Amino acid sequence: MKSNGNPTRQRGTEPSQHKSVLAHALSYQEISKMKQMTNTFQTIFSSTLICLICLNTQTLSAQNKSKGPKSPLVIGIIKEAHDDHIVVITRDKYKRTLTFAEKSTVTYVGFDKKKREIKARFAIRAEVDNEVIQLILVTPPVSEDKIEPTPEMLKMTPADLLKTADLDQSGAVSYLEMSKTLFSSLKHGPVAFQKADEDRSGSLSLQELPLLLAKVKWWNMSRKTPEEWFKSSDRDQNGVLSQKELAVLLGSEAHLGVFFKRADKNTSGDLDVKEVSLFINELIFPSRRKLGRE
Ligand SMILES: [Ca+2]
Ligand SMILES: [Ca+2]
Ligand SMILES: [Ca+2]
Repeated sequence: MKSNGNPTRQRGTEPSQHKSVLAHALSYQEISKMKQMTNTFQTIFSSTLICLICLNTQTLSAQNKSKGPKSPLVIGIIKEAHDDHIVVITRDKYKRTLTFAEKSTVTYVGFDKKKREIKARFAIRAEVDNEVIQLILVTPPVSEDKIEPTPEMLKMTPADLLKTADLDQSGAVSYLEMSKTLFSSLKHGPVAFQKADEDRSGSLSLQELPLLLAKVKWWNMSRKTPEEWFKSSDRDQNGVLSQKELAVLLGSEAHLGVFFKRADKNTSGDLDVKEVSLFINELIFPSRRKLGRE
């Protein structure tokens, strides 16, 4: 099992090979005009194609990439671990049998170097091709419960948060500790933790913790007051936020429509300060959203 590069590459459009057929009947000017047109057409065509591919990839990654019985991204919990394959129950409850191959790249996230292993109950996030593992991130067992911060945590410094999260008082935050106190996500947790754990020690030091926090919604959202968020996002300063301006606030267009609908309580098509405050509050404390709804 070793590293392998990203195999998806677009093949460039070859220069047209059909021009010579007509060439003898046309003047030089006509030929160069035709060449220009062909080139323009090719440019438009290839950029359209690339756009379509990008759009398609984006839609895929947003909707299907990790969902369904054949998704190329598998996120779930190992039910059985064997030498050459694992049986995984995905978040959407599909049973997947994934095989290891020579080229499978395995990354252990949140493991002490000496204790790296793959066992039942461990969580995985794997990119697969026909159920053959290409890349896999393995983490120790975690609870799938959604966690949220306490109001006090919003005002804490990274050093205070480390003390709060470091349940075994080892001086650093393990993957399990992160998942219990700061951030719990089978999909985003392994990636965020791995990136933050720069020295690959299996836990996050005080230096590394801010790198993780930068990926955590409640942390980011609590860096400013709702009023400050509103002010800095209302680009045309008309006193309400449009969908585009909400994207400014969120720093991303991912699931923008869903977020906007959720925020626009009175379905007016824009968001006032009150709606934005409520929305930010619900992003930080997801349980308040459920309570508000039911
Ligand atoms: Ca610890
Ligand atoms: Ca570390
Ligand atoms: Ca506005």
